[in-house]
Amino acid sequence: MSEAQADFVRGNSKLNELPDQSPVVREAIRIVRQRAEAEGGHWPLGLSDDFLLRFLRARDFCIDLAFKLLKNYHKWREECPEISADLRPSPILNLFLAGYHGVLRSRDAFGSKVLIYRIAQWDPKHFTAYDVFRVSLITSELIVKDAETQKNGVKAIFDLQGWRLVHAFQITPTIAKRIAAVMTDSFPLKVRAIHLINEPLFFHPVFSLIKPFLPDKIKERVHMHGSNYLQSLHQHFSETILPPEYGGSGPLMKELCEEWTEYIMNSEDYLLSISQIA
Ligand code: VIV
Repeated sequence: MSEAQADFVRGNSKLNELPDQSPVVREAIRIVRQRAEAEGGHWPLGLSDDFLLRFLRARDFCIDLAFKLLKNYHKWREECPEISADLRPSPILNLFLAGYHGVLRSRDAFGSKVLIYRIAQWDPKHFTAYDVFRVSLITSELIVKDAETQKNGVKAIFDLQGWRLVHAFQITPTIAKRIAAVMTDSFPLKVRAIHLINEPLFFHPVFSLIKPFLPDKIKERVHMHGSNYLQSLHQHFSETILPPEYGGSGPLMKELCEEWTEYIMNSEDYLLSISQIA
């Protein structure tokens, strides 16, 4: 077996450093496409090089795992039309305008993209858990186009201040399963860490719903910081990239949320094109 073939069996993160046009990368894309075509079925988003490459990068070029991820991604979308059928941001624009979600301008020290979600800005009278889930899916579909993010993954900070029972009741076992699936093997993004801050005690039962569906590897990446989070959060993220609201010297949350809302709204055509309603 050649070296490249061995890498395709086991996966090798070094292949993520190769340029898109290198023969090994082309060969990997060719094999995955061939398998997808042989499988029949329909691939509503196509099987372009760029599209297949994100699944390969997410699995460090292990062909079997990349192909499984490609299938799981399509299956998840089909099973969750409430979340993925309509990825246009406009129906949930008020969630963005409320400042529920921002993306840091700078990557962290490992090159990961850093996303912030603020539960206090989610009014459950106006938005369901499916709406809120869609925010994450929209952002994920946009950031996964970037090769650096495909290689270095994402980290999410959930600020659970304002978490109430009305929020908790929305996290049904079905939603909990979908959260676990999309974080594990149904979306082509490497989840490098989830940081929960300001989580109240009665958030724990909600996390217990999700936990049984998470593999150990992902469970170990979930950090709970409580309300006295500054010191421990700063062990993971440099103060220079965090917004002042989280003890950093970066841009304000308000600016990051506005910036990201504008970016998402400008991407509406693309988001519609990858929606099932398109
Ligand atoms: O969406 O890589 C109860 C990650 C997340 C994603 C998606 C991708 C991804 C890391 C999630 C994390 C968030 C789509 C591709 C699962 C959406 C969550 C939506 C719910 C309704 C938010 C409510 C608050 C949660 C808080 C804790 C969740 C963590 C354990 C993730």
